[in-house]
Amino acid sequence: RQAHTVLLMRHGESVWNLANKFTGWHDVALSEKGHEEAIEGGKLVAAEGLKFDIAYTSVLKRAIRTLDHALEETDHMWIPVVKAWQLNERHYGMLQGLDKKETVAKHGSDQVQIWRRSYDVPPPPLDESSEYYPGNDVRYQYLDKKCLPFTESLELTAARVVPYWQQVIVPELKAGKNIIIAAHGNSLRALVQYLDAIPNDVIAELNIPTATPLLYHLDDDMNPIPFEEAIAPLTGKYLGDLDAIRARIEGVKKQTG
Ligand code: DG2
Repeated sequence: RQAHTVLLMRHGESVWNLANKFTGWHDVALSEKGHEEAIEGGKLVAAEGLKFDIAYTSVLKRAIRTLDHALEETDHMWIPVVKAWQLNERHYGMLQGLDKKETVAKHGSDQVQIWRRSYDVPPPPLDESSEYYPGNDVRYQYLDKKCLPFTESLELTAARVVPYWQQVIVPELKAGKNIIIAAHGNSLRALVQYLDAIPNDVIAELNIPTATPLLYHLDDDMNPIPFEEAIAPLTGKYLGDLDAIRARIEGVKKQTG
């Protein structure tokens, strides 16, 4: 039987990635380069000849626009698109809107590394009056307030991403559908940690580059079938030039200096 196909893609560079600010649930646009990267990523998916039946993305425009580009480049504008808050970026708490390097200057690189990449230490929470509290955003008005974070660690992010994967996406895969997902650096880290059973200390070292398609083939039990070209600890393969991809990964790591 043919393997189940899932294509993951982080959005292209956003205007806050460009400004080097922590973004989280804040809804920012793609930069000009981000649009170009997303179109390029879409062309790589098209060249691979992948076919999709349904698409998933977050409720944040940088991921939605990236998905649009990928669907356009692969001639899949017609497939259903599901926008789910569960695929949103990890909520960055009090760090949202702050410059990454200035935050290092203020709190030290060890502390910022813990906030960025530790498994279970969330950044300091914001409070209910903050413009960055999702309870003040109309798009979440019908959600139970219990779903709305004041901050999130990777662990807390996984606590919404993984159930969404299991309960909503896996049934579609089991029905034989091929899936494309456009999401975010940390919501995708949560997902690939689950798919590839990556230990918590190893996931701390994993950075996901912008707009780089990441292809997974899954068996009927939803376990990845490893690609030889995979960059460890992932078993899915990035599409495109591996040296350029490694440079992009390094770029994400270096955002804090
Ligand atoms: C970035 C990730 O999320 O930042 O929230 O600032 O993928 O939506 O651009 P994205 C943010 P880092 O965790 O890599 O600092």
